[in-house]
Amino acid sequence: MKRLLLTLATVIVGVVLVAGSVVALGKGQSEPAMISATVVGTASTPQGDLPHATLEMSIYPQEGPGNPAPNVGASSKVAAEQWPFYSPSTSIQLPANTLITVTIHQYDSMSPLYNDFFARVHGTVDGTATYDGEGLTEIDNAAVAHTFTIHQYPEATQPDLFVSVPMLGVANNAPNEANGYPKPIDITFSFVTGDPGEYIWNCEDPCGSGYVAFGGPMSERGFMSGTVTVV
Ligand SMILES: [Cu+2]
Repeated sequence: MKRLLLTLATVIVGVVLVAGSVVALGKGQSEPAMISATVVGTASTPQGDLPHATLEMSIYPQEGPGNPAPNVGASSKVAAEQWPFYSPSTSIQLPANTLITVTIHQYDSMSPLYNDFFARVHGTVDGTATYDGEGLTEIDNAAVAHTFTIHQYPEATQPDLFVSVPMLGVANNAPNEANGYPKPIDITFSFVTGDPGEYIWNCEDPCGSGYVAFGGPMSERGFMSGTVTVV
């Protein structure tokens, strides 16, 4: 009986500790505001004529004057000031059954990938992305700064959506311009959404801190990962 009570008490203490940590860790965090792709017209695609929407984002190497780090309750505000981040938000909403053209102004330097798979372009309409106007199906593994990778939840039964585009890094010695950042590389790619669904996206490049560089901005919301809601 004594043993049973002791076991029960241990289990209860465990449950309280886990629940307490979840509440405490979740409290400071807030979801970034949603950004939406804007419908600009129609476009012919391999799936026929579809609405065409555009979305513009930037990737900064760290916060700068007048460009603060995401205000999402990072575990360390001081550390977060040095973290790379997607801007203006990592919460993305896209219209369903639409051609989406994403333009990303990429200001960060290179950090080589662990896996060549993510140096290749996947899931775009013609299998390419353009880098300052040049269409490519892949870039050099060592020249990747980040990736923009949309994928499913593992148990999902919703329409398949997988898009992964490597973000080319600026040269590590590129001089800064007046805004405190080097001249960005403009990366553009297009893909077609299906019916509504909830997806996630993240960077697959070891651009963070801590263990194998997948901590810091890579493990906290609002910097290198977020949601894609197709509506
Ligand atoms: Cu990254």
